[in-house]
Amino acid sequence: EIVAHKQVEVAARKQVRSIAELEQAPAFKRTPLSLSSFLKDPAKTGIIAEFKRRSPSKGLINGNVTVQEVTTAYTRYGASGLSVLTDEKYFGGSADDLQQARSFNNIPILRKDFMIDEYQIIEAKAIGADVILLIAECLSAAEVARLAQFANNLGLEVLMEVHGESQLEKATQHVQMVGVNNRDLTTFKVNFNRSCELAPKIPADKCKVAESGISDPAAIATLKQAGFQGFLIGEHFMRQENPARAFEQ
Ligand code: IGP
Repeated sequence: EIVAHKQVEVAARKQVRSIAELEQAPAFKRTPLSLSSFLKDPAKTGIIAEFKRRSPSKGLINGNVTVQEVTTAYTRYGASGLSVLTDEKYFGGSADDLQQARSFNNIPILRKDFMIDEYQIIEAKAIGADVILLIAECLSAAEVARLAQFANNLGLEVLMEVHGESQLEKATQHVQMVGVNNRDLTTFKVNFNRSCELAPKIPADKCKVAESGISDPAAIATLKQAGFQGFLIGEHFMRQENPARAFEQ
């Protein structure tokens, strides 16, 4: 259902901005940053801090903050990377949000969206993203391989998200990071145990990222023990009146 919606959305966006136009954007010429290198740096926090106004499971999370204030605070407090939702329909995000984040920050930025088409990857680069997300559950192995290679050819890294062990085999050489989503997409329940069990099964050459439902340092310590180097945190930060202050806790 999401994939069908994205196909319609991509077809419409192509009419508004052609690939040739996207390739003229100033950000298209910049050299992307490597999120996997930032995550592997032991001097950094490993936290990928997300800008997310609302979600299908939680409804409105925070509608009173700007991309500039939140993302610059995330950077200031030591995030290793930023994640910006660009999906409008389900998450209330936009390409403009990511462009804003880019203009104020010089750390890697993940374009958080349901990526199904090369056009979205070109667009990701044109708006200043460094990394794209590929959700294994939404894509065949051949599609992951094709889209990941396309992203790498543009200099963008790939974070492939899995929900279960069977999807791990889709992680080709063009996937630099594998993210385990702790949240079950159908029940919305969070389960760290499942991520910890999956961690050792992720190919050793991939940077491991734990996603969703992380709200305290103890959880990060547990996930780190299990081998994760990256921690994607959205709601816990966005719920705060001043989202980045949560880093202090
Ligand atoms: C962040 P949380 O529970 O900290 O807000 O989770 C992130 O993992 C979540 O937003 C997410 C997501 C996704 C959103 C993970 N995978 C795919 C949209 C699409």
